[in-house]
Amino acid sequence: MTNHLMRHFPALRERAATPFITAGERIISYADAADQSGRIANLLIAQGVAPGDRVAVQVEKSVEMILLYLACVRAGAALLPLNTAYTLTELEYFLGDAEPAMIVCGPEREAGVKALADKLGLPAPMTLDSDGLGTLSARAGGLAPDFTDVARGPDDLAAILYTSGTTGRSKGAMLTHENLASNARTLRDYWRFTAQDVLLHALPVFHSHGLFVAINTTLVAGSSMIFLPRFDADDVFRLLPQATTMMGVPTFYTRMVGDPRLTREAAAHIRLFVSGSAPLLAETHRQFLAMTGHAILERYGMTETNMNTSNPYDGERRPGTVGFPLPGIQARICDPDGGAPCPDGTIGMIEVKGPNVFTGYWRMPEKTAAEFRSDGFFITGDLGIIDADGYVSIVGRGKDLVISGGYNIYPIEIESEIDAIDGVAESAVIGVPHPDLGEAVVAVVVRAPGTNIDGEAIIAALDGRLARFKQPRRVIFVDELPRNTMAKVQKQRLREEHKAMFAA
Ligand code: MCA
Ligand code: AMP
Repeated sequence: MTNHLMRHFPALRERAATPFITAGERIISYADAADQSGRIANLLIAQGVAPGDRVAVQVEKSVEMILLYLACVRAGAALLPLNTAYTLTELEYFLGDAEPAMIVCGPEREAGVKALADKLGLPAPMTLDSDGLGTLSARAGGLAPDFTDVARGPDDLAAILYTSGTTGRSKGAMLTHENLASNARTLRDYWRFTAQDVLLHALPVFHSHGLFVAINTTLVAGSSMIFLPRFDADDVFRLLPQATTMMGVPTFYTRMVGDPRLTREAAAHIRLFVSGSAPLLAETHRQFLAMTGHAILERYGMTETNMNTSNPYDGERRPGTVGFPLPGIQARICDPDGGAPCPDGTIGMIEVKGPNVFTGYWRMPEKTAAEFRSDGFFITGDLGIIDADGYVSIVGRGKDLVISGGYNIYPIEIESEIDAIDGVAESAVIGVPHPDLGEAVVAVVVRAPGTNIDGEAIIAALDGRLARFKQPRRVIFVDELPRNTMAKVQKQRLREEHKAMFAA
């Protein structure tokens, strides 16, 4: 048996001299990537990482982070990437739940992560910084570049990505070699990626979008990427003429549309702009088209499923829709409660099935079972409709979720932290339309009787416990939360009341 996913990346052998990643002055060829990932894979083995073991990684974006991903695949380990914004408090849960055989973190966090690892009985962390330096690279540098890839089949685990849950604890979505490989093949073909492409990569690499959609599609096509540490409009406009494709969350595109540098000439070298992770406003789509002549291609995915639907490469890219189910993937609209199929043209729960769909949540068989129908369809939690031409639109969420700048935030997690603060009786966290982030987190708080806590004190209490991006942008105080007859907080009413709060 060979290594299933690596078999899809022949460029590592066959396109040795081609640049894989350009990052500033550095150019890492496919041959370099093969050698360096081989050294890191040898290090994983030397550290005792066995097939199926988890490698937890919380580091800034770097080329070496991607080589570490490849090394995990080659060594048969499962990569567990973590958002750099997570606090040590948040990290403790992930490490305790996943029990990684190896931990890699930024050097500035080494002491804190080591203390956590000691407490949990896990190995001490290795370090990797944004320049690719640290104990991981130093130790791997002394090892041989040759590595025989560990045999792995299509159903073996390749990665675990944690997604927050509507009912509390984060769940680790287990993705197999074939989940990743099938989606990479499909996206390469659907979006016409070839070895001639150069992808401008400004996304973070700890989530599915920047990691798998961008990098696996590049690897399977044998094409190149220009790596930016983050989205920075100056860098993006400077490098657009050197790229042929770009992937982004809607915030990238709203920022570009608001920038006078976005012109036909600026975008002339690009053949494809892709958007996803959150809804792209039809208005942004239209403005971008008017300014550049490019119709942004919107697609829809999830951590658990990789990409499910996409607007077409040829043919109409319809604003406000997420296009058609990708080849080999089935999508249907069902009654959110009973699961019965909805009549054509009605709104219901989007359910999907295909080789892209994950195998389950790490050590949570009940939660896994609850999110699949008996015929194998995964219940996405997104409400949608399929029109007469087959275009899927997402019209809402059946799950209480806020998406801010492409990051998912589950209100329940923020509410439980706020409710635990002295001086708070209860809270409701909502997403409010925001011109830059799509939605921004707002907390509606009821003070405990006889207390006078303010918004600043609430934010201060959350610091260190919740990542900054999850913290409310604004705190509003009310005497009581609106409730329906079942005593459930009416979040829709709160969202409606506060919808103009951030209006531009
Ligand atoms: C940063 N901040 C945020 C966010 N990002 N607050 C709310 N929401 C955010 N998304 C906060 C920081 O903590 C900081 O707060 C302040 O904003 C400025 O931070 P900075 O890093 O300068 O912000 P930025 O560079 O402007 O970043 C915004 C961004 C970035 C470009 C939208 O968040 C981003 O790249 N998002 C992409 C997320 C993504 O890749 N999602 C894919 C998930 P303070 O100043 O107070 O400290 S995968 C997925 O959803 C599925 C599979 C799919 O379909 O793709
Ligand atoms: P995540 O858990 O980070 O993988 O986020 C997945 C969720 O992002 C989906 O369930 C959708 O709610 C949302 N999402 C992804 N792409 C789109 C899109 N193009 N339009 C609207 N929502 C999207």
